[in-house]
Amino acid sequence: MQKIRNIAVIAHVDHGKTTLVDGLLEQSGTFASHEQHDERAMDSNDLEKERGITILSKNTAIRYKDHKINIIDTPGHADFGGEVERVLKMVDGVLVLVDAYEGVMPQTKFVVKKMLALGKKPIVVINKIDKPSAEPDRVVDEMFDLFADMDATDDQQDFPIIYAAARDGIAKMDMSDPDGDFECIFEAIINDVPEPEGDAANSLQAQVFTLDYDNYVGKIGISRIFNGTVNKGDNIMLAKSNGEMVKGKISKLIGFHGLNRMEIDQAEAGDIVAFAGMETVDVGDTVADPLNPVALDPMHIEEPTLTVVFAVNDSPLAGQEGKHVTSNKLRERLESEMVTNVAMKLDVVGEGKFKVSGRGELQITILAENMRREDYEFSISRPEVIVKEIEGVKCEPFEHLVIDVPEELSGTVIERLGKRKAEMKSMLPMGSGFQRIEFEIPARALIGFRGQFLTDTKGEGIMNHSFLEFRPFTGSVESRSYGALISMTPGSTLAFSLFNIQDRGTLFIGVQTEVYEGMIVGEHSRSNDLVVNPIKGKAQSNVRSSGADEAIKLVPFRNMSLERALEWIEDDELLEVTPKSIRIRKKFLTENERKRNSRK
Ligand SMILES: Nc1nc2c(ncn2[C@@H]2O[C@H](COP(=O)(O)OP(=O)(O)OP(=O)(O)O)[C@@H](O)[C@H]2O)c(=O)[nH]1
Ligand SMILES: [Mg+2]
Repeated sequence: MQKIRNIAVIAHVDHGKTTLVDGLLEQSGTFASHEQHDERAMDSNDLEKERGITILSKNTAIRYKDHKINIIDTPGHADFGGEVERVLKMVDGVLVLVDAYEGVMPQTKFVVKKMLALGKKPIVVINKIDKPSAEPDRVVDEMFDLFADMDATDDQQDFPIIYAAARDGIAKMDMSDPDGDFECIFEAIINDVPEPEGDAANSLQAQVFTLDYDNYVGKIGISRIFNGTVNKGDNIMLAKSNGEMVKGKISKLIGFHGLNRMEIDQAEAGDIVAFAGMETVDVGDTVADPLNPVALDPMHIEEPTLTVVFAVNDSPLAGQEGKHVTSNKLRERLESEMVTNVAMKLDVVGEGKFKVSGRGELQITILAENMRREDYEFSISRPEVIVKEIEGVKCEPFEHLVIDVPEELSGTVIERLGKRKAEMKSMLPMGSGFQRIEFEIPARALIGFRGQFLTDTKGEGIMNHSFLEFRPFTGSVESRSYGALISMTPGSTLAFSLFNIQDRGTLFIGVQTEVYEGMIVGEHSRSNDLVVNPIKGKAQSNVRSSGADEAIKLVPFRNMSLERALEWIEDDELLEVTPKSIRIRKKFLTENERKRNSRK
């Protein structure tokens, strides 16, 4: 049997997981010397590259001495936290990274809690020790406190600590040691991560933790083999989570090495491989011996906490920029998303209306962004949190929120959050005049808060949050404090009219932009909506006023990205998403309709 170690790399967003995996690939000699690869090579899809974040967990394998090490890189953003829990069940040990300055952040807590509960053995990596602001000792203390707070066992509490600058390929076991390479990380993995249990001679039991899709071979289930041996072409039984048994055959067996996948003929207990050939495979299914099919424990899949409605675009500019615009097309695309994305759910709620549920705004934005790149056009409604009844009590999701703000602004932010029903939990000085403040807050109250927070802190504040739990519903919370500037007519915007409107608030569009009646062109500086005319030219006069037009100076408009716009809109507003544009509009386009419906 080959010697195997299975690890996951977990941490708060941006603490350096993918960079560390790069280093592990590099320093184990897994990249051939001629092989071209990008920085953070595991972040392979377009949106991951553009945004510099990991969206999907991905696995790779390296060789170190006589061991094979399977590594799963996980996403750090809270919206993808559901993936982490599934991945943790597949491995025997974890590398928990923590930024040597930022220290324990909301998602650090989230992943450490899950990891400890599943009884995994951690290796703590204090990363980015090269940062001038790094305080590795403080961060080590924070980690000890966190483990103690979360009832780690003595064995888990006794974790090895490695100090690293992953980006520079540096690691060491003691801050006072000279800089070394990743050898100490490899050694810790071999020595401190338990060997996989299970026996190649037993009946086959493998569990699927991630799905993938390939145009040639169809659905692929990436799985950990817990027992037995599997060969290409084997007949198997798929034990589904609902108890159903489905016969199948492994048409292809796929192994991992570095950034490559290759066909293999056999794999055995302890390893992580991919199976093709089972069209009905789902996350959590057990691939078992047809003569003795025994299902493994079902997998807990995190429930969605947020929904939006995707609908057919019915704006006056509909169908001009996208190729796929019909209800059928939209439905097909959303349904195919759900085939591999287990963290999301889809319900048809009306003609051309689809309720999409997920873990957060980023997750929903990523789906929408992918769709617009594939030439889809649609509208999205304001995100709503999922309210559910637990033991007869109406409950809503709560989040753990951590903000870092300049000291002199903390008062403003605390007051603002108070109005949003946040409960302050702690406040600590962070050095360089910053304060770290922790809150517990209804997820509902965070929708739209980010924009406000950035304005309040002049872009200097940092906020992070992750899901805590469902708690009793807290009643109404403050929402957007500004109204909308709404266009009263269709046409193309003119500098002269925008110049006059910009005193009323903040514009979202520039000159020569196509608008329609009911489209939102900016944010009013007051709380009410205001109807404006952005296409009115200057009255003609016979006198040529030399240079008057050049004198029109427009303040740069606020570019509303998909995320920002999604956070900004209210219940009576929609986002119009096309391959070329993101427009914000009122649901009811004319003022009459709006009046009539507000009276109802
Ligand atoms: N100064 C410094 N920066 C680092 C180090 N390691 C990683 N970074 C930087 O930190 C940023 C985030 O790195 P990633 O590897 O993408 O972090 P991640 O944890 O994979 O992020 P998510 O997958 O989105 O959660 C990048 O800009 C890296 O270059 C380090 O040791 N020192
Ligand atoms: Mg990453």
